[in-house]
Amino acid sequence: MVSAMVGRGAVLGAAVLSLLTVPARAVTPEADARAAAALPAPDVGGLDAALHSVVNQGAPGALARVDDGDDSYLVTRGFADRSTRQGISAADRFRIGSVTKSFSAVVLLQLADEHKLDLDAPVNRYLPKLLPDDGITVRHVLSHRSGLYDYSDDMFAQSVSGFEAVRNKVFGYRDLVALSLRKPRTNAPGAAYSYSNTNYVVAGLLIEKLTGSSVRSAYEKRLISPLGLRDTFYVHPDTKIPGRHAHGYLTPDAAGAKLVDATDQTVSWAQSAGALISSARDLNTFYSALLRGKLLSSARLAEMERFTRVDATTSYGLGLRRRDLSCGVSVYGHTGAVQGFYTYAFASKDGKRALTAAANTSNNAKVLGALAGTLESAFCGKSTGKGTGKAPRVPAAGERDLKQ
Ligand code: REY
Repeated sequence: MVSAMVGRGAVLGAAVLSLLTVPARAVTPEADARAAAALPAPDVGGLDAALHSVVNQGAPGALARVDDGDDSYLVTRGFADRSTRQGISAADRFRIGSVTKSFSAVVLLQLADEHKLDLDAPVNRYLPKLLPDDGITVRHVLSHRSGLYDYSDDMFAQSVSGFEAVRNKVFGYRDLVALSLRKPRTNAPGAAYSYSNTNYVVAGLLIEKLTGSSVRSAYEKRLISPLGLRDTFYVHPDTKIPGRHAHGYLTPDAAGAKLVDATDQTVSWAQSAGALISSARDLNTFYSALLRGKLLSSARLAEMERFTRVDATTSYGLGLRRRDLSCGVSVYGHTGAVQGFYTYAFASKDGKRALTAAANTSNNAKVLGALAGTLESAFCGKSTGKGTGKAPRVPAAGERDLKQ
């Protein structure tokens, strides 16, 4: 259902639309900025169809919000809470999982702007003897090229029992690094991209070391308060989501088993890699501000936007993903998956348009794939999937990273 729509974007002429045929493989900053400036109006019907498909694939509810200049488009389907049958709202708070990594990266890049951190210095310069290899730099960690094994792969090999074993646990960052170091590293420093939560646990340790206080206060002082993010919270190790929120439902591994309400948890297994709570409005505000250059110097933003190719449609910078859409537009943001919640939060290169879409289930690849369809509707307009009545499908490539 389109629950609210404030204003409408201008409809652009054919001459402008022809700029959108930039090939997905050859994203140059200039072509990308031109494509962003010429985006067609969001396809609100397509957004609704995508959310319908998300719910049909097994999510109790789904929400999407597009902010485009002064216009906002809010679309929802289904329930926030299966037991009370309360409908989901586009204003509901939810757990954003690894979208947290963009917040952590921005804090560290701000510290680099303040000359308190050298991105090419070994992590061990700031945290002596933390890692077994002085060749691992801060940049390797932020770009997932450190080779540090992802401890969460073992933790959640069994999705429900793995989750229940840690749902109320409180880990120290060093406990999580120690879990990773029990396993061989996946690659030599800098040699390959390998997505790992361990990298952003190290990022949390760096934030604490360099600021002398908690990641919570770094997020609050540097991002939440200056941007006025009223729905964004880091409550670790509290287990509750404050205020009005969607419940999150973990899909068990066994086909047909009942969904598990996973809303309350410490998220201590992720912390600076994935424990923030937020809303669609706040995430759109955050990525718009970031891409408009309001949070970092242009030199530091350019470093964040130096991408390593992950697969045909996804690249990774420093705590920032790029997705190349079927219409030739590239979008910048992050994906998130914690028990009970999937999130896509992406903005155009110029930050003028942002989409956040979330579903309140996880461990369900079909839901994740259907949710990706919101990106095409938000940034490609009606140019894809036209007339089929079906949500356009973005290739599953890159979704492997979500470790469902
Ligand atoms: C953790 C497992 C996924 C989620 C993860 N999330 O690393 C980070 C991210 C913070 O990228 C869980 N999957 C699920 C399983 C798979 O249990 N056996 O889907 O809820 O956001």
